[in-house]
Amino acid sequence: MKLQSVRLRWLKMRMREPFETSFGREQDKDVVVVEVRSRAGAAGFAECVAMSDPLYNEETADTAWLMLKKYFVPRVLALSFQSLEDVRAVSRALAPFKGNRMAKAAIEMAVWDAWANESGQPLPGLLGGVRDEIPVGISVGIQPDIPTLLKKIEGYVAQGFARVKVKVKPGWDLEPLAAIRRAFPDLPLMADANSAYRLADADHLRRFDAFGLTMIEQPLAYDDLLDHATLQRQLQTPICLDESIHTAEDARKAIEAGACRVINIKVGRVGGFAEAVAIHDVARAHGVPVWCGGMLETGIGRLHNIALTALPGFTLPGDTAPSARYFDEDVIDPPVEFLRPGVLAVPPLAGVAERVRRDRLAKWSVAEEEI
Ligand code: OSB
Ligand code: MG
Repeated sequence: MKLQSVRLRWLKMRMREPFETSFGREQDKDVVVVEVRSRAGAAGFAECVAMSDPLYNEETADTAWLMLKKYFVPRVLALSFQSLEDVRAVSRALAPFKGNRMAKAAIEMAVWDAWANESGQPLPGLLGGVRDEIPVGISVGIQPDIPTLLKKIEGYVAQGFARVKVKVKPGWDLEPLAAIRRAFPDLPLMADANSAYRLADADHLRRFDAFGLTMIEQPLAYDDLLDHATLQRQLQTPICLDESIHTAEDARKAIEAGACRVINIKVGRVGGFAEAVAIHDVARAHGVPVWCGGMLETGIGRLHNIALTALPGFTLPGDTAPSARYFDEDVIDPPVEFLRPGVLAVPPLAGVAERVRRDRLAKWSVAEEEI
């Protein structure tokens, strides 16, 4: 396979409701979508998970567009693909360029997706996936008050989500968690702080142990491993790292240092499928469970996250909720839906192109460029 062209699209997607975390609030979602086309006519799609502003990590939709156009797409257009090993090598071809892993992931994943399409092989199997059904949880943003939060969670529990994750920050943590536990004593529950605390808050964070959380996600700084290791020694609740893990090497160091007992793998955050699989493999070799995180993706990214979750180490429910969680009208058809309450099918798609609705991409697109 050789690539003929790459098209970047900038979508502005309106979400059904704003999503609030410790770092900010988002409703009109900027999404960079990459479409590659092979000389044989196969199409591959992928979605960049960089957000509008550099509040989760340092990347943004603007920086991703620039890096893709100036560095990553030209580099990948020069490659040719004879076997799956060549597809795995895209990640290495981009490695000399530092950082910008969300931008790299978008083109890397689009090549995997095109390879699946051109070879007619389902993407989950190409990645090493073994399951055709996966459990799914839901991530609940910061709410205006506790009654509103409880009402939301009641609805999600009724829909059958396999676990609930709530966003926390100083001033929105112990009280909401205590209220949830009172109302739902047996609910598999976790909290995500998106780096809202410091090691000096260790005494406060120890009080989270009372709630029987399955884990606390990224309590400390987005670029830290050392303080997380110190904190983990003082907590019963397992720490899960999200922002701090960019590579399989990061995962190895975090596990060896005791900085986490669980890893949230976001294929977009780590530079693509090859690195995501490598992180999965390192964690699995150490007996550390992983799960698939989300970045409020449209169906394109959602289908890719679901494909990755078919790997055997993804033993915990992920943030890969059905499309309707965020969008009234997804850019894929059919949208991601429950197979049964709390369970998604892993569709054996040879790339997501057969589900992408080009008319909807056009409808939501505010800029387009072919490289
Ligand atoms: O930290 O996991 C996170 C959304 C945007 C940015 C960061 C995060 C999240 C979520 C939502 O928790 C996950 C999803 O449902 O896509
Ligand atoms: Mg997180």
